[in-house]
Amino acid sequence: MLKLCGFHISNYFNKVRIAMLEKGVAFELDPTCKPSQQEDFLARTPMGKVPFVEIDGAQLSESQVICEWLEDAYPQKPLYPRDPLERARVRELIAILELHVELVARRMYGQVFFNQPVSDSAKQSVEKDLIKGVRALRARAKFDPYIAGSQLTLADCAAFCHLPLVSLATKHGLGKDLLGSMPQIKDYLKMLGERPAFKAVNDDRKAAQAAMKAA
Ligand SMILES: N[C@@H](CCC(=O)N[C@@H](CS)C(=O)NCC(=O)O)C(=O)O
Repeated sequence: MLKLCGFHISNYFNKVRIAMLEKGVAFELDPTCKPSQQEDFLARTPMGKVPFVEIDGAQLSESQVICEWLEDAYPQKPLYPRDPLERARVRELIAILELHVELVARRMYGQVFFNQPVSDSAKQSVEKDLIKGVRALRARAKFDPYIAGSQLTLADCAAFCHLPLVSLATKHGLGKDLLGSMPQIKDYLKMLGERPAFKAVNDDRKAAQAAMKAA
């Protein structure tokens, strides 16, 4: 039995869910798990973060680790190319997207989503770091039509969930969309959003956001 735990607004939860749906893996969903530092939650996910999966009673955390496990456990419908260098390129793209773009923009989520002010010096440092991350992304992203080339890969599952958040955070936090220098992103996200797996996850995200706003 495989269960994915997290919540519908989490970009990392959504990345894993899309990968599972694209691969056609059978799984259950627990979308009610919010990050927590409570002992009982830490016993399930040691940093208190989501997503995590439960596999026959065992837990595994960190979205990229979960996705790598999925590839090993369910090799049918792979989300990596066969060629070793092309596989590494997909991982390189995910590292750029997550370490050098999303995690940097995340330093402004407090202000953008929860009204917790971020200092001007923190914003300057975010902008400086993001310029480097976006430059790296521009250097590697192919949009041909997928981000790593002709095959849908795990990098698309990640990009679809992270890029809209980065645009939003930089627009609201820095007054400009730092992904503006990559105009291909708009059509690329639209194309992915038409795939049933991506659409299902995006629809649940929008519904959860609307419910949160209404509350
Ligand atoms: N590196 C982690 C990041 C996961 C992450 O940051 N999840 C957020 C929700 S989108 C979270 O749990 N935040 C709570 C926290 O940072 O304590 C992964 O890839 O799974």
